[in-house]
Amino acid sequence: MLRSYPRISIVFHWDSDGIASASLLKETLLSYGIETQLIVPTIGYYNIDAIPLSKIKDFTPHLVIVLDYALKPWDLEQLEYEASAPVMVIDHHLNQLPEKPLYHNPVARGLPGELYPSTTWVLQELLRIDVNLRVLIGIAGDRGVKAEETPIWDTIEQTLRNRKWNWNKIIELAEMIDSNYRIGDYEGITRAVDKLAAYGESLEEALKDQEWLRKKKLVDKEIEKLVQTQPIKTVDNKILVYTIESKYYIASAITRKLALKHPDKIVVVAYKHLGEGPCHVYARSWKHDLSTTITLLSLRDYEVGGKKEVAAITTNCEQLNQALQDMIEAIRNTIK
Ligand SMILES: [Mn+2]
Repeated sequence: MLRSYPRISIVFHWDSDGIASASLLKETLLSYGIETQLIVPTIGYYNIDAIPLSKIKDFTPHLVIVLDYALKPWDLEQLEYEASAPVMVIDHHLNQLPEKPLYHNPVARGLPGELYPSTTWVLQELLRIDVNLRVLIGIAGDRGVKAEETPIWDTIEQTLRNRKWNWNKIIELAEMIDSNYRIGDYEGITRAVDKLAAYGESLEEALKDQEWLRKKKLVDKEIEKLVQTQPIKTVDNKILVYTIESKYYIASAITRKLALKHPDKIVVVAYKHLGEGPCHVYARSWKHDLSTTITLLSLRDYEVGGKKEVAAITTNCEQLNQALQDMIEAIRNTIK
């Protein structure tokens, strides 16, 4: 079906799942002789304004594919209008279901998120490709060590055994790839798509990538420092509240680390981004289902997204405190 579109723009999430997905998709499209363009939205933002529309227009694509990046139905409409081309979505985030024939998001259709731990997993099903290194990188990036709790872990484990791969090594590689966006390196993100295709199934070679190792070192140092932060308060004995600031895009990484440190709690982080980029409030829990929190906040007109285990508000930094209060309130209403 994709073969009928000679030129395709790929808009992809800047994280390792998005990059691995873009790499798999681009490779498949190239094998069909389709010309592709890679588009990275502005890091930290999840709406139409984050997408460089003029770049897409210049390319005059016959189709735009949005990967691992949750846009609201009205933003998809606008993208379609601006690009003068149909938009296809391949994703696994909780989202409103638009009335689009080219919408591939089993989680938005109501299937459990555990069955689709990454967009690479959705793609693997859609393109009928084998469970390969890039499919696993997507899962490792989005789930990390918690992948062992997903129902598809058996399938993952079998691949690991066959290839003599170690899950922690794949998590490490996903983090190396994530360090591109964490330091705000757009060219690095695009380059990673092609580098991953070139590495193919050679995990050991990819783990030695000097560019990624250098960037990861910078990021690790900052995360190590910030993860020592103490909570500013505890709410209802269950919600740990933090305020953290940094020039790197590490709100999600910090929240994840803090949540691993406190597996029986809900961790809420008000994250102030120094320099360019929005502020965030992130909530993560390995115990409580935060899907309702996301719904409650979206009803209050917040730019909010996430999955069962994570809810994230993107806000301008002046409204960070209000967003923090409202996140805490929404969580209290979710778990009472
Ligand atoms: Mn993902």
